[in-house]
Amino acid sequence: MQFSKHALAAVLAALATAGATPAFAHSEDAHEKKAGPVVKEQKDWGIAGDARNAKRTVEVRMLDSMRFSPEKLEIKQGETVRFVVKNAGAVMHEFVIGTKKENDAHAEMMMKHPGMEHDEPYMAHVAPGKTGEIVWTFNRPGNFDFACLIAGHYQAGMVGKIKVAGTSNAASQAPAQKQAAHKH
Ligand SMILES: [Cu+2]
Repeated sequence: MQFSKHALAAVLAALATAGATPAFAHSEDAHEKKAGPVVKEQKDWGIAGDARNAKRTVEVRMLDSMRFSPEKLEIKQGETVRFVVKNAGAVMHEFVIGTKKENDAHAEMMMKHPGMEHDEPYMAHVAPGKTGEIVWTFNRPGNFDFACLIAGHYQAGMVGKIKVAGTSNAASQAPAQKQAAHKH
């Protein structure tokens, strides 16, 4: 009894040390510039936005006919949009923003693992009769999709289009991409 208690304490101490050290090193080295607990990861289709910066609200309805209404959205580069997503159907739906490539891959995974849980700032899962909300900043121009990736829904065509029009001064905000073309 005494031995096992002692052994347990030793194991716990070892675990605490092993667990704490790499995590500390990781946060020091890799995420030094992280501003706060909310991780805003830049995606090809934008970045998580702040509700206070959202000057525009877009309402999207999700229907059991496996369609969104509206199906096409036009957004200007740099715009932060608050999406109010209403599930007007009787089954679960979701609103996921991404590139077609990203959504294709994600949808395939959802077909293999229908019960898979996922949550990212660019998606809202909405139960029948409920309303979900996400805030997203479209800081990159391009043609993107919003889709319901629930198994069968995406395949039935539950997808809409987002066109983000670039602005001339926004182009100068991407110096990293221009450096690649710099020659001596
Ligand atoms: Cu759906």
